[in-house]
Order: sequence, then C-alpha cells, then structure tokens
Amino acid sequence: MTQDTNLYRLFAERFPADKAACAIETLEGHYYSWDDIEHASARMANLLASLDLTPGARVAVQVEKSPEALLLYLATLRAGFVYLPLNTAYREGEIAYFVENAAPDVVVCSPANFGWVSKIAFTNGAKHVYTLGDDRTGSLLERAAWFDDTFETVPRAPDDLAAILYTSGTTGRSKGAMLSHGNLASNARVLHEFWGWGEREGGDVLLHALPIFHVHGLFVASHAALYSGSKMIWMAKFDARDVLHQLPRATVFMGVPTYYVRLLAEPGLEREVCRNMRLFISGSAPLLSETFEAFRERTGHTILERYGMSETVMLISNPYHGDAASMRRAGTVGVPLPEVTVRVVDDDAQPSRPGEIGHIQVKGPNVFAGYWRMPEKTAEEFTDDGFFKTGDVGKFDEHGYVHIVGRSKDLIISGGYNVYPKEIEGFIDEMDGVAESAVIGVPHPDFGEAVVAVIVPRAGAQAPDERTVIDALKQRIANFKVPKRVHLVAELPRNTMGKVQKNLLRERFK
Ligand code: MLC
Ligand code: AMP
Repeated sequence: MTQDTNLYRLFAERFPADKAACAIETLEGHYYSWDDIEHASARMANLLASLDLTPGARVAVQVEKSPEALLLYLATLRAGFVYLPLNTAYREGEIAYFVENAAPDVVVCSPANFGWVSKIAFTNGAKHVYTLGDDRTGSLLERAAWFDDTFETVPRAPDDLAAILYTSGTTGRSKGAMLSHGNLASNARVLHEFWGWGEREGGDVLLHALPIFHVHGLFVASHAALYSGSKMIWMAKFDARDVLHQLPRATVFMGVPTYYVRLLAEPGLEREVCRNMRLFISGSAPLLSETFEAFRERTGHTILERYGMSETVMLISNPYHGDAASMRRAGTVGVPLPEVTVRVVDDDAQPSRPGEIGHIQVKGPNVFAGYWRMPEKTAEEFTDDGFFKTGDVGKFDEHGYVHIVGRSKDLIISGGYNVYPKEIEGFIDEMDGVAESAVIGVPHPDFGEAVVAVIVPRAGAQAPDERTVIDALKQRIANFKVPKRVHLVAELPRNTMGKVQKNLLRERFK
C-alpha cells in the first residue's frame, strides 16, 4: 500500500484537541463527545472485524436516522468494509433487488423490519443480520457492547471502496455507484476549503436535518462537520419549526430546495433567528430564483447553491468567499470546484461555447470508480477521454458559472429524491386494465416536481381508477415514487419515431 487514506483516519486526525467536547447533540438531549465517536465506532468496528469477512465485503444498512447509524458508517470505514446505505422508504421488492445485486455479507435493519429483511438477506447469502433502532436499541449495539472500545483503523489505499450508492440511469434497474476512500476524501477536503469551514472564530455548528442514506446528508453534510471537527445538532428528520428553533445555535445549514420552501412558509423565519448563521447551502434539485430571492429578503442571507450527484459527489458550487450577494447567483449552480474539470459538449461531443446549451461532463478525483459489477454500463457513461457523462444538460455563462437547464436522462426529482419514470411505468403497465403508461414530473410548490402518471386503458377492459393505482403502487414501491395524481387518456402523444412526447404531457398536466 502506497498511502493510507482511510477516510475515518483523515477525520480522526482532525478531531478537536478537546475530545470531551460535544460532537453531536440530538433534539432529545443526547450528547456524543469526540471520544464517544471514537470509542463507539471502535466497538462496532471490532464487531465487524470479528465476523471473518473478506476485504471489500458490503455492509448494507436500512435504518432510521440516528447518531448510531452514523457511527455504523464510520465503523464500516474503520474496519475497511464497504458501506451501502438504503433509503428507509424502500419496500420489499426494492430491498430484494439491492441485496441480490450488492450481495452484502452484513445487513442492518430497523427492529420492526427484521422479519422480512432477514429473509431477503439470508436468501441472498448474507451471513449476518443485525437490528438498529433510532432509540439506541437493537442487536447491533447489544453485540457491539461486548467488544473493546479501541480499534486500529485498517489502512486503505485511495482506490479502495468506501461506499456503494444505488442510483438509476435512463434504462434498467438501479446501478451501484462505487465511491472510493480517495473520492470521498478529496471532496471533503475541497469543500472544507471552498466553503470556509474552520475559518470562523469559535468554530462552526452544523444543523443536520437531512437523511443520511444519500450523498447530501451522509457525505456532504456529515463529512463537512467531521473533517472540520465541528459540532452537529442532529435532527432525526427535517421539520421546519424544529429548524427555526435550532437556527440561533447553528452556523451552517444544508437542505434540498423543499426545506427552504417550507422554512419560508413559517412566519418565524426572520433575520433574528439567523443571527449566528454563516452559511445556508442548497442542492440535490434546482432552487427556484423566487425561493432564493425570498430567502434573502426575509433573512438577509444569500443561499449558496451547489450541484452534485451520487457518481461524482460535489462538482460545481457557487462561491463562498467574496461578496455573497454578488458572487452567489440565482439560477446557477456556480463554478467547477478546485481539482474538478467540467465541460459542456454538443451532441457531436464538440465543446460548446459560453451560452450554448450542451451535455455536462466531469473529470476529477471526485468521480466514482464505476458501477458495481456493471462494466458495460460504466463504459457507456464515460467518454473515451475519461469524462463522466452526468446526464444533465446546461451551459456556461460569460462569467464561467454553470446553469443547469434540463436533463437528458428521464428523471424526476421530487423533494430531493430521484424517481425514474421507467421503473414506475413498469409497475403500472403490469396492472389489470392498463395498455400503457407514461410517468412525468410536473411543477409542484412544495416538492419542486411531483410524480404524475398518465395511463392508457386497455381496450374493452375496466380502467383502474386513481385510488386503485396509487394504493397498488404504495404496496410495492417507496412512497415518494408513488404518483400524486393519475390521469387516463385515450392515447399517448408520440413523435414520428414512435417515442412518447413527455414534454407535451408535462404541458397538458402541469
Ligand atoms: C415524502 N413524501 C414525498 C417525499 N417525501 N413525496 C414526494 N417526494 C418526496 N421527497 C411523501 C410522504 O411519504 C407522504 O406520503 C407525503 O409525501 C407527504 O409527506 P410529508 O410529511 O410532507 O413528507 P416529509 O416526511 O416531510 O418529507 C419531505 C422531505 C423529505 C422533503 C422532508 O422528502 C426529505 O427529507 N427530502 C430530502 C431528500 C434528500 O436528502 N435528497 C438528497 C439526495 S443526494 P403519504 O402517501 O403518506 O401522504 C443527491 C445528490 C446531491 O441528490 O446533489 O445532493
Ligand atoms: P442523485 O442521482 O440522487 O445523486 O442525483 C443527482 C442529480 O440531482 C443530478 O444529476 C442533477 O440532475 C440533480 N441535482 C443535484 N443538485 C442540483 C442542483 N443544484 N440543481 C439542479 N439539479 C441538481
């Protein structure tokens, strides 16, 4: 091994000198010091190390948000295994796919789900299934309590895998984006500098309201705090009133645009509650200019919008340093981060000029190692000269800022969660009385985009009504993917190539 870049070691070396200081504080009044993080993650790492797993073994985790869930992530890094977080909204069919595809040796689930999750896990070759509740309960903690609270973090090379995040492409099922210790470390370091962590006298306090099974909450938010030795105020889930309550004690907040829309709906959002705030960051979905402006008006703070994805972590960001009001621009995601190369190309792969819209491509130490056990898919998504095709469409403006104007991938982003129409259409098309369907995203005041299904009934059959379709889908897929509305039409509009013209449907049903 040339260099030890275990991500946990990188964090631990930067923990504050006073290890008894508070690292995580929950709204329920539980406190975790930096020592607690070190020792509790050591116990879990010792447990994982005792299981005789092969290097690179996957640890799949579907649990409610809790400090212990974060400690399990850190323990997995420490023990040199690969962390696979799963959205708590996923249902049996979805979990079965991920477990079959990723073949984890260890699965950790909520106590309430042990019955069905363990069945899926053991059927697919997992050797160990533990439970972890959001109230410090479960077999994982019971077992870990038997182990020593010190652990020699396993050395990892930059290319060794740290995590797999499932994400979908335009076709087929989800793909596991493989992120290495090097990918995550470089992004943590770059964002630390770029967003001015550690520059404020007295340090930062991150108000952490995001879920921790995706890039935003797990990597961007938690890593920023761990890398800078900053305290986190830990919310089990986003709630606008709770956020307002905690804001006066915080200096940094991160959220998807829906969080800002909901905060603006609270009369209590005003300058006074933001008096200690240094930075508000938005990402994962487009932030409307009106939200950006309204937030500035009410709080005096200019939201910093940034752009990222599972395969690349963060790649573009509005500036932190300099005059916020003029440097952070509504409707743009900012400039490429240091060490990250971004280009916009036309359909013939020729570089677009400023102002010209094209495909956004990226290269850099942040870009993932490929899709888990899918070399062909990986090859399809990279250019010959090594750039990753983001599937997002945009342009550089004359100031070098990137504007995202659309997506070449058929994707809906609802409240910051990705929904792939093809997956939902597959389930609807299997239903009785359905000839075919199209799933689209329409503007939604709260979620940004809302999922809507347009169904062509089968000739001569009884068409399913909206309630039946929604109820049937709720049994099978995560709630956030379930259409909010269902419309019946005689036929779907198609172009001369036979392709469904979703733009026309979006226009008609918006
Ligand atoms: C919940 N529901 C959603 C939804 N979240 N529907 C559509 N889209 C969503 N995002 C469902 C609920 O199950 C419920 O269904 C109904 O909508 C109303 O629920 P709610 O109480 O309003 O929802 P809530 O629990 O408050 O959740 C909303 C939310 C949450 C916005 C707080 O979705 C959230 O935290 N989103 C953040 C997602 C995120 O972290 N994304 C980062 C991805 S990383 P019913 O049927 O029961 O009424 C990434 C890369 C990058 O993209 O760049 O960062
Ligand atoms: P995911 O696959 O969940 O990582 O989602 C990544 C996608 O979210 C990107 O490809 C973009 O389409 C979208 N995204 C992330 N941040 C932004 C942003 N600030 N503005 C617009 N889209 C964004």
